[in-house]
Amino acid sequence: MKFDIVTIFPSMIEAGLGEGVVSRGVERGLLNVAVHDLRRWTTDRHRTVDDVPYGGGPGMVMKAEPLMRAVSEIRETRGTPDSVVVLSPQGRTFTQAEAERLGRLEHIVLLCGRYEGMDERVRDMVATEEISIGDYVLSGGEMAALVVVDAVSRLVPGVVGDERSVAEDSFARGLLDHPHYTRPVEFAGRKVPDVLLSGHHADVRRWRKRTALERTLERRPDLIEHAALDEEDRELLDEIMKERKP
Ligand code: JD8
Repeated sequence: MKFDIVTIFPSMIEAGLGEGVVSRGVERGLLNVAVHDLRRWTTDRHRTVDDVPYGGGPGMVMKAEPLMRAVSEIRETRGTPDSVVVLSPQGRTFTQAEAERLGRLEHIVLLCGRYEGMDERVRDMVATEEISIGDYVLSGGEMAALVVVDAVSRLVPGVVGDERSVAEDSFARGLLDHPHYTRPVEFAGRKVPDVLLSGHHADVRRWRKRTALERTLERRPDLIEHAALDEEDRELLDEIMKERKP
């Protein structure tokens, strides 16, 4: 899986991807991530990437030419990408399903804007999609690009050390995660639930399913209707509902 990220703050991306799962994926040859400084495609003495908005108003707009030249050169040197993504608050909201879709692609270009955003002609001419990571205002696309690269990378086989973690990831099943505990068995007067110490694997499995369902019902009831529930989940859900009603 190949990513090209275009930004005026390359060190921000490098810092974000330099540790953890993505950097391990790069070391293992499973991921190829190239970060490009947009100013490389400027032609003036001041390496200008922004300009005043037509029609007036506050703030600056990212100029189209450097972004277009960046995408052209990336096409020529790194191959034609499957997708050119603009990160912006106007994009479609990024979800685990979107991460899975992007994970099936070979090569993705991510364009990070700053200021008030990009000249609309960049979208019209080179972007194939526009993604937002959620309904809050960031100062630029870099953090969003890091989120997308992280979420997509961990779906590439071998990037996450233990494949079971990926399969069990909460959103892979569409539910929130169950609680986790590690040593010591008692901390600040709080004990680890007995079932986790019992050695009864079937009981542990059922407890985890149950607590995952309880938490989802409590905190994110909206997730339940799209979750991949099996027969046992439905039984547990029934139990939980009955206990809550009376
Ligand atoms: C790209 C510039 C800032 C946005 C004026 C402050 C994504 N989920 C998300 N929230 N915010 C962004 C995002 C924000 C960006 C840029 C992405 C480029 N800004 C602008 C419009 C209003 N400011 C994002 N993905």
